Amino acid sequence: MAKTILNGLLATATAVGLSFPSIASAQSLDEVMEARGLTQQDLLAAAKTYTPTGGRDEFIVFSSGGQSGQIMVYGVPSMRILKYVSVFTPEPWQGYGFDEESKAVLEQGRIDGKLLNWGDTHHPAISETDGDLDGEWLFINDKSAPRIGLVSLHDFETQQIVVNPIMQSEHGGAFVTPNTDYIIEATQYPAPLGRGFAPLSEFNEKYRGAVTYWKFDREAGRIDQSKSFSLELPPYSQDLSDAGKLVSDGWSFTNSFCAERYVGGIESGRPPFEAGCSQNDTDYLHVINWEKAVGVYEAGKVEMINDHPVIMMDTAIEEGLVYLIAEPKSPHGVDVSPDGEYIVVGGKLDTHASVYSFSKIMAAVEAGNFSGTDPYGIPIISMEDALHVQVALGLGPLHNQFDSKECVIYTSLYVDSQVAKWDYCEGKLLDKISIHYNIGHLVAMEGESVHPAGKYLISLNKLAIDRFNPVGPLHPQNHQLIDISGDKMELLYDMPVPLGEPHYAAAIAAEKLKPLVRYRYGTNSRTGGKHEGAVRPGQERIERDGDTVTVYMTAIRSHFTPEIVEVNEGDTVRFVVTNSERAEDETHGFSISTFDVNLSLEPGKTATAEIVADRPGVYSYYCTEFCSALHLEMTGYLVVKPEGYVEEATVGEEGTLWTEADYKKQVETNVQTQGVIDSVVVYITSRNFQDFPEVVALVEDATDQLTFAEDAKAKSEAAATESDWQNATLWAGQWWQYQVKAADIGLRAKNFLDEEGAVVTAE
Ligand code: CUK
Ligand code: CUA
Repeated sequence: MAKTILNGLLATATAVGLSFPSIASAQSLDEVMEARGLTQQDLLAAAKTYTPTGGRDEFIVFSSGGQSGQIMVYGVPSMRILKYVSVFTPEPWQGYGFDEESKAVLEQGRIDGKLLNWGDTHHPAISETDGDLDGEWLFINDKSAPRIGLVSLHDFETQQIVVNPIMQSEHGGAFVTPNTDYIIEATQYPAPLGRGFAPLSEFNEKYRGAVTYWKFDREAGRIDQSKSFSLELPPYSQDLSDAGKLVSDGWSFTNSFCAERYVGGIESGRPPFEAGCSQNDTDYLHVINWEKAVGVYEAGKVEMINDHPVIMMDTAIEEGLVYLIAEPKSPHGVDVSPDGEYIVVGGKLDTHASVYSFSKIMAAVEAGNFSGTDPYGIPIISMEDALHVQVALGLGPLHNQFDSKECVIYTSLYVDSQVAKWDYCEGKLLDKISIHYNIGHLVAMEGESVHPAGKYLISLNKLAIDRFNPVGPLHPQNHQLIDISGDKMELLYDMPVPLGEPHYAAAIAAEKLKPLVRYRYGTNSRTGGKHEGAVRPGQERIERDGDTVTVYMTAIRSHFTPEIVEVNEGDTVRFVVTNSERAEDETHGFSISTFDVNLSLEPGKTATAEIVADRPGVYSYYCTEFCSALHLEMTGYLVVKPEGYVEEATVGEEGTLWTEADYKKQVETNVQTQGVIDSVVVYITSRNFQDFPEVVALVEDATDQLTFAEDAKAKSEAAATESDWQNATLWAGQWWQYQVKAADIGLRAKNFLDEEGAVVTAE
């Protein structure tokens, strides 16, 4: 076995560095087109999306995963999925909900004492600086239970969940203000504020909507609940929101449906909600001066509901914080143009998109030019006084996204299954493209920021029907990539997604994201701070405190320290495990048979698996990531001794006893291996490897491994001088294990230098 691996290493060492000329494919492009029935157009689309091996994408998309409670991350234009970020629901691979640190995050999402393991993510929002996406943080709402999740874009992990103290359901979040001072969250279905009871017969009097402004403390990287407040709104079904920007900065917009305040009851013969909620010709766009509202909240003009400050409607009206504008029947999306002047609302049940002018709205507000008030006394600005233009686009206009080209906007048409490209300044239709099928949201690159990046648009479809190989009655979702760089939109690619309904997505230039390669040693990734249980190699220990046993453990290729943990039946056992690797992508896992735990330990991370040892037995624990050739050997035993068990003084017998000859043979192998390592070291150090940070990191890691090898070598030699051939041989084996890891890393570094064209700087 040892020899085989060594030969392999030697062979790789010789092969690396030799480059073979690429052999041309036997087939021509024409032959492939013919054989696969592809058109010129198909080839063009393929060339625009194909990303060769090792290539990177220009944009990164964060798509809501709907009923999965997650976020999906993928690249554009390749449409390759890179990650799922779990927010409201457990995710086993990444240990989310299977380690204590992430359970603590899910715990924050408890509502009225109840732990929820399901969420319905709808609208992700990337943090902004001066209205531009800054790639630091991501917020997303849960439509089913009124919650907002916060994801760090340094490690793509969920770090906080906040529960809305007064809402029963929500939809119009998460939308950020241009400097991420606040995250907006608006209700969906009205209910008594504070989630109490009131009979439906008192709907008009006791049921309410609301909008919450969550304060974001950027320095702490947390939503600060103690500086957040809400505004009471009428019991219309508030729908989507958007924050004003530039000229409209300081204002926010939330539309609504069911201004009829209709309550269904099909079971008792009342027409259903869908009929009663779409009877009127208009609903209301809420126009809110949040900047002024902050002052009103700070002046204490609030009522506390569930310990949360709420500016009640009377105060809001008196202080001039809220206005309504009539908008066509059951609208859906509301999106503010990059310059902040226009607010575009999709009609949903009306064929038009309506473009409101912020300066016209302000003129009406300043002149006190209102057409009346709603039943709660909120001033209504007439549609004519606020409208810039209305354009008939087609059936079911829903959501909007902006292009980098001035005045160009894209609107999804749900019923028509089309995207309309139009000019919102002039009010004219420019182009249409059919999608498959029934588009909801759409996302253009940085399309909601003050500087949209254009180039691509993605249609987030509700149905796939016949687009993919059938996989049973439940079809995948379909994200369709569209090229918007020219005058005509062109469909490029269909991406099936087996995750959940994609409501909204946010797309950012990849170069703006600065994700970590490794954690600072001993990081609790869910707090971002140092983990109090982190230990360095050599500090591992097992501590007992009453019935609680804490195992301070490290993980490195390819062993845990300690490897045997003995406890008594009934003990609570906490395994606090630190991955002491530095190498990029050297993640270890940790699971204990039948205890329903899994840790994902990226380099530098510390996480905890806590179990109650309630059944006597022996339970193997092992690393769940294939991390090295001896990954399967990365294991240990949790021994749970039955109550009252009395240990007998026996000595375990080894399976094999090693001799001096075995020791010498192993040492010989190690000397040869060292030869390979030395040659790789010469190769690397004679080149400008310092110019490549990736290689510098690999060299550091290899140096670490060689230090460990030295330590094992010393132990083996010490045993040999005492003629303890058993331990001398085994420690020599461990010495070799560290050498193999160093050699593996060294070859990776050498390979990298070859590919990047490093130059010889020394002989
Ligand atoms: S909603 Cu799903 S298509 Cu929740 Cu933004 Cu419009
Ligand atoms: Cu560590 Cu497998």
